[in-house]
Amino acid sequence: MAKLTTLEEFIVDRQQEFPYASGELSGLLSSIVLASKVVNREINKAGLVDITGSAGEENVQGEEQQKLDVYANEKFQAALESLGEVCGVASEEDDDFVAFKSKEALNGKYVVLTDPLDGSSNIDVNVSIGTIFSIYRRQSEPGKPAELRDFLQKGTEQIAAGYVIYGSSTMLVYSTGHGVNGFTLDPSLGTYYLSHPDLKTPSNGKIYSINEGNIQLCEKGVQDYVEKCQDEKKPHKARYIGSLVADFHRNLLKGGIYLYPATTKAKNGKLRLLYECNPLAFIAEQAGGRATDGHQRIMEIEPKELHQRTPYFIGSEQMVKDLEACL
Ligand code: AHM
Ligand code: MG
Repeated sequence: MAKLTTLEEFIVDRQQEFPYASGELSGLLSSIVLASKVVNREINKAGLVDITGSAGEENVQGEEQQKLDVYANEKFQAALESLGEVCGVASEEDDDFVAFKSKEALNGKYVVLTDPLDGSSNIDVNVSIGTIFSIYRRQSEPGKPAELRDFLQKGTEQIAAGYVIYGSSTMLVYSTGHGVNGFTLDPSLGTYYLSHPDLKTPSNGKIYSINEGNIQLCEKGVQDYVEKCQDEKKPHKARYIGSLVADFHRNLLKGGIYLYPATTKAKNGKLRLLYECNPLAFIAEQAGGRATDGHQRIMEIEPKELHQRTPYFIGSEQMVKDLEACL
């Protein structure tokens, strides 16, 4: 049997691909990995203990928070704060970014943006959910607290990004800008093993993923594209979980397009540029795919605010280009 590579071994092996001090990346990823295992454990218990259900608070987007969102948010922040390499975190669950205060953290060279538990409305019904993360170099002077500008960077400035999918198995997929690699968690050992080396997405695909309940609220170009996907001569497969990480992950592996367009009710769509769109765009492009708001490459959008939303089209290159041609 071929020797399995653990995530830790892999990170050490590929250290030279990281342009900054060796050890920093492994530290950063290890904290994310550790927090993901803790969150994974709680998610697996979600049906057993009374941890699911609403925490009774609304997040900044006006959506009801699930208890596990709050839990995941705390775990990821605590893991990153204790590391010392990170000076601050911005999370979809918090109104504002958090600037860490400890002496080590003040000198931290990185910031992390995260959606700690995406698709959390699916927890109660045992559907896959995910964690999305994005890592940037800070812009402000080390030794002082992190500033807003550290977080408002274009997606092209990401130095690493990834996601964890809590699915039928738990996987961590990440990139540092040298391709994409996927790792599957062996829950009995608590170890991630390399399972999807150098992931490439098919340049074309058959799956389209959109909340079609909103189709009448979408612009004509989107309606035209969806109609093409339903062509009776060669119909595509409609697949929509309503859990971005799971929809994205499936399309990445099989070839497909995910669409969350602007609607007459949500003129910038639903998804958040910094916490959801940029990190997955980084992964998609590194795997040979494409991500756009319909007119502009997602990663070139200049962010103006932390919780900015954007229309989002991501997936196989040819499918995204065909969609763009309809707009
Ligand atoms: P969340 O971050 O509040 O969980 O919302 C994001 C989720 C995505 O996971 C998913 O793709 C999308 O919302 C589904 O939205 P809709 O129910 O409008 O189709
Ligand atoms: Mg989300």
